[in-house]
Order: sequence, then structure tokens, then C-alpha cells
Amino acid sequence: MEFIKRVIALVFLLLLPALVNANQNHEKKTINIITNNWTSQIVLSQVTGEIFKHMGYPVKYLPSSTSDQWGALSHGLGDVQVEVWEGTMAGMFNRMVKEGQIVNAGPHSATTREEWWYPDYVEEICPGLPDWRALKECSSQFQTEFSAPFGTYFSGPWEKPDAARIRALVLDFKVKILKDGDELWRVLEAADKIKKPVILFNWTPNWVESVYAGKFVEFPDYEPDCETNPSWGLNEAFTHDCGNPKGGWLKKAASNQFADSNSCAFRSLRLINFTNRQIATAAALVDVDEMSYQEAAEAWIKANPQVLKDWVPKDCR
Ligand code: TMO
Repeated sequence: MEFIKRVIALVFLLLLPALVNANQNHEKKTINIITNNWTSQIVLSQVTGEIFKHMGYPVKYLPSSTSDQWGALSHGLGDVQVEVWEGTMAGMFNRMVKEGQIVNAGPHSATTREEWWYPDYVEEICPGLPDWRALKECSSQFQTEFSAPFGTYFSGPWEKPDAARIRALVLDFKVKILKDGDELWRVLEAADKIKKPVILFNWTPNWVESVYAGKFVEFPDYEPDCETNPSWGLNEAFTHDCGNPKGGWLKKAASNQFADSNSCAFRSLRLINFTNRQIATAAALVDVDEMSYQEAAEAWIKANPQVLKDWVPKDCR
């Protein structure tokens, strides 16, 4: 009897690694990480990819605009988006989570702001800034061929209701939408070189703050009602008579199938948590130090090796 027990125990012990392995291999489907069109998001995506690879997952990157990413996630073409910003994406994100089309994989500890921004020398040309009312007096200073006689506000492809805000606050500006972050920074660099008045979309955390002194415009404080209730705020006839949220959140999104797997990768995604400083540094590796995204991700992990432990669940190491 004792002998048979021992044989059974031995057979079990011999099979155990195979059983565990089978289970893990079964989990390790390719993970599709959505990349957008500004630097920190792409570097953070690659850092996340490196962490998944570290656990043995094949990883692919799926470039997508922020507007197309919701369809990609809800149809399971993309599994993960690591930088969902409150200021530009809260509306869609909250709706999709509520409808059960995507999963909220939790917040980063970073707080964010996305807003009209100018380099400090502009305050001499437009006194009264950062108060938005100053822009009523000096919009013509920001004039370009594109907008004359109005001022130009340079923005990116991230679906901000800027035209609605300009209308509601009665500002003499036209919105020029550029293709990506890089185009915005070219406009900033060219203006800064000759100290020409410029006002553009910017955000924090970002590398820009480590290179250029500047400020966000202070519009009336954001409240959700501002975007839905015309009678809220200064302009009784129109919505959007306010700025974007300050101290906004930054979250991670996952597809339902990725979340349902409850795999090591999904649990790792929930642990992944960047601070403002970590995000700004990640972006600066590319936009200041001129590394490729991949090089930046590798350098970032080298400088922050603890994430390979902290952001990998204990039973997945
Ligand atoms: C989403 N973004 C950081 C570009 O505002």
C-alpha cells in the first residue's frame, strides 16, 4: 500500500511541471498593444511590451489614432492601451466601460493636464496671461496666413472641442489641427527661436516642460456640466465655456477577452503604474536624447529595473 502511494506521488511530481507548462503555454497568445501618436504613449507601450515579453508573451504593436482605438479594443483587435488621458478621452472611455465594451485596467498614479499652452515670453506680448481673458485683447498677435485676421491655435489630432470653446468664450481664434506631436513641437521650436507669439496644445507630463519655460492658459474651471448644459457658465447659450480638467486621471484600458483571460499579462497590466516623472523621462529619451522608441524603452527599463518585479505578479515571475 505504502509503495503504491509512493508511486502515485512520484508520478504526480514528475507530471507537475508538464501540467504547469501546458497551462502557461495555453495562456501565451500574442498580445496586441495599441500605439497612438505622441511620444510617451509609444515608449510606455514598448515598456509594457518588454514586461509582457519578459513573462514569455509574444507582443505586437498596433498603431491607431485615439478615435479608432475604441473599435480596435471592443472588437478585440487590440488588447491594451496604456495611456488613456482624461482631458481628451474621458467621454469615450467612460461610455465604453459602462457599456461593457472595454475594461478599465486601473489608473496610473500620474496626474495629467491637457490644455492651451504658451512659452513664457508670450506674456510680454499678451499681458494678463495666463488668464484666458487676455486672449480677447491680443488674438491678432497670434495671426498666421491660415487664420488672418484671427489668431491661430495649433492643436493635434486628439479630438478636443476647441472650436466649441472658442465659440462659447467668443475668442477670435481658428484651430489649426496638426498631424501628430512632432508637428506641434516643430511649430513651438520655430516660434521660440525668434520669440514669435505662439499658442498651442500641450500636456503634462511631457518632455516639453524640461526644455521650455511656459504655462497653460487658465480658462474657467472644468466641471462636467460645462460640456453638457448650455446654461452652465459664462455663456448661457453654448456648452464648453470652460477649460479642460486639471489634475486629470491617466488610466489603462483592456479588451474584454484580454481581461477575461485573467492571465499573468492582464494582472501585470493592472499593476503597471507610471508617475509623472517616469512618463516625462520616457518621452525625453526620444524627444530630447533622440533615441528610437525601442531604445528608449530599453533604456527606461534599465534605469527602472524594479518594474520587472513590481509590475509582474508573484506567481508569474
Ligand atoms: C492625449 N495627449 C496626451 C496627446 O493629449
